[in-house]
Amino acid sequence: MEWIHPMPKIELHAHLNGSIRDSTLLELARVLGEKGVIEFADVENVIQKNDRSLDEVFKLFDLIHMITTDHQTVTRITREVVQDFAVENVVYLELRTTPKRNDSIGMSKRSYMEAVIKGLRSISEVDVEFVAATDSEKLHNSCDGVGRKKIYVRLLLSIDRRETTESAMETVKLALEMRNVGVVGIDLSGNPLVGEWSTFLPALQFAKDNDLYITLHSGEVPNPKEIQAMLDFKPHRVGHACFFKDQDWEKLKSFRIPVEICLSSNIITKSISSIDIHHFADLYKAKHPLIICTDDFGVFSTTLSNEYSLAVRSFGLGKRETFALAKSGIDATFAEDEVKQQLGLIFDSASPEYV
Ligand code: 6MZ
Repeated sequence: MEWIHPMPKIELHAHLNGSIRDSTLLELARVLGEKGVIEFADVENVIQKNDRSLDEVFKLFDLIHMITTDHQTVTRITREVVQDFAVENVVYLELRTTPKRNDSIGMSKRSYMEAVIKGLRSISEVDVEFVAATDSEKLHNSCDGVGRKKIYVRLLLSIDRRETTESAMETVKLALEMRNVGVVGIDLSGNPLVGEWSTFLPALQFAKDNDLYITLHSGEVPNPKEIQAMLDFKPHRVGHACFFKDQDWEKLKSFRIPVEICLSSNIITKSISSIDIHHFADLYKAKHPLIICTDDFGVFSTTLSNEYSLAVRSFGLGKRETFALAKSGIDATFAEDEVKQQLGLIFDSASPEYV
C-alpha cells in the first residue's frame, strides 16, 4: 500500500496537544524532570504506553498540558505538527486546540493562540497558507509554491467540556476576533463523561449565529439524550459517533452531517470493540459523507497514512475508491470556496496515479 503515503490527504480532526512527537514530549519532560517539576521516570512510562482507556487518555492530556503549556512550547509543537502532516502529504489541515489561560505564566487564551499563529508563521520547510486569500496580510514565508510542498491550514478553537458557559463564550469571541488569521470554527471536546450540553449550548449557538463552523465530539460514550440534542443543533460536522443508535443514525443521515472517523482512537480507547463492527462500513456503504482522521497521532502512535491503510485493509477499499474517499473530504472542510477549488485541482492533478 505504498500508494497511500504520496496520495493527497485532508485532515479534519487533529488535536494539537494530542499530535506531539513522542521525542519532543520526552525531551520536554526530561527538562521538567531535571528542574524537579515532575518525576521523569513516571512520565516516561505513561508517554510510552501504547494501550490506553479513554479515562487514561484524559489523564495523559493533563500531563501533556503540564509539559507543553508555555508560549514557546506551543509555538514549537504547532510548527512540528504542521510539518509532520505536510510530510504525510496532507494538503489541507484543520488543526484544533483549546485556548488556555494560565495566570502564573502570563498566558491568556489570546496569547496562547498567538503562540499557535507564531508557530504557523515560523515554518519554512513547506509553504503554509493559513489566512484567507482575500486577506491583505502577507505571510513572510509565502512562496510561489513551485517545487515546494504547500499545506493549507485552518484553525478550530476547542471548548473543553470542563469549561463554564462564560469561558466557552470567551473562546467563541476569540475565534471571531481571529478569523483573519485562519480561525474558521469551534470544536466541543474533552472528557465525554464530564460537563453538560446545556452549559456549552449558549456559546455554540452564538458561534453559529455569527457564522463560525461547528464540529462536536458526539457519542464517544453512551449518552442518548445528549446525542439527540447535539444532532438537533445541526452541527456542521460530528466526530466519533461511536454510540449512535438507530434513531441517531437516521437523524444524522437525514441532515447529511459529515462524520470525522478516527479508527485507531476508537479501537485503542475501546469505544468500538473491534474494527470489523466499526460504523465506517455502514456509513461508507450508505454513501454518507465521512472523512478519515487521526484524532491524536501522538497519543495513539499513528499517522494519517496508517489510518487510511487500516481502512483499506479492514473494509476492502480499492485504490480508486480510497482516492475518491480522500477527495470527497473537500466538501466537508470549513474552507472558503476558493480553497476548495484549489484542493479540487490538487486532487485532479494527482488522479492519474489512482485510477
Ligand atoms: C475528546 C479529546 C480527544 O486542545 O490541548 N481531545 N476530546 N475525545 C478525544 N478522543 C480521544 N482527544 C483530544 O489538545 C488536547 C485536548 O483535545 C481534547 C481534550 O480536551 C484534550 O485535552 P489541545 O491542543
